[in-house]
Amino acid sequence: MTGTICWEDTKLHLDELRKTVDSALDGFTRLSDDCPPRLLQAMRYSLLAEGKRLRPLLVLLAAEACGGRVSDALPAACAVEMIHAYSLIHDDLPAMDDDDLRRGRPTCHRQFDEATAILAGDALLTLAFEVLAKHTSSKGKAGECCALLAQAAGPCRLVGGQADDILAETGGHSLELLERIHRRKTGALIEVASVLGAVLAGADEPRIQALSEYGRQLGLAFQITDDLLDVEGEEGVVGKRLGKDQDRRKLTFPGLLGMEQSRRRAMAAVEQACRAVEGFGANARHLTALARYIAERKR
Ligand code: GRG
Repeated sequence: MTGTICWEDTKLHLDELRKTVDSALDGFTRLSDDCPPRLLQAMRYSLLAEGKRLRPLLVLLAAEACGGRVSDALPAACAVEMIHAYSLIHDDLPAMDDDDLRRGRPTCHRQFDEATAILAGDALLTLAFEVLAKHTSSKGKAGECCALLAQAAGPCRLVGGQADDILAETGGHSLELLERIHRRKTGALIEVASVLGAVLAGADEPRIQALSEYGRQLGLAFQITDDLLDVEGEEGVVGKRLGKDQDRRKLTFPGLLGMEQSRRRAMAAVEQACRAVEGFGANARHLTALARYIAERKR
């Protein structure tokens, strides 16, 4: 019962924050006439489509948990979502996962064309850094945040994880490799989202580290759940093609550990995430509720 009350309270808060994020994303993508209309349409089609907004919400919740203001963290929240949207557009391309469905509608290259989708991804990636650098009120923190985000999105983290994931389709599967891929491919943006919120709130190093650990564990739980949903989710609810991991003989948690063991691993990661922010007391209640929701999500 306490858990239910806590989640209802968090859900209301998240709905409010999601509206704030969506309206800021809309504002940040009203670009000048120099941006070709079809390119802008493709960027907005993918970015503003109905997503969970997990990463921007994490930026904002982490900032709040550290006593910061939502307005100060909003540009960073939007920047992380732009990078997430670019990574989804590129991941869906024929040269990568070759998907037709994303967020419940045709993928960007299906709706527009391949060249436009590549460019829309490129444009969102670069716009993210423009927004972060220009709109973060503390110019000192803007530089630090740009560096953190660039590192998380770069060759040793997000892009590197994606490259290794593609290579792993040819074999050599182990739990160690799987976790190494997902700590970077999925985990990097989730982890940096929590860290950016803390940095923008002016948190001290132990708090930044606590939120980094929270994000790391949450990222793992999120990926395991994603793999589980690929096996047992409902396509109409998840909003993307399911069963494709098995079709492509992809390296996944259920493939290596089985369903039950994967569920247990996800729950253990959620508990570790919650433990990491125990020291924040009631200020971490939304982060804790969100972590528990992640392992039970249906989309
Ligand atoms: C192309 C550089 C590059 C990276 C691609 C995003 C990604 C890396 C791969 C997508 C494949 C995948 C299914 C990863 C699992 C985790 C994940 C990123 C799921 C999608 O994120 P959600 O569920 O999506 O938060 P919404 O639409 O709710 O934002």
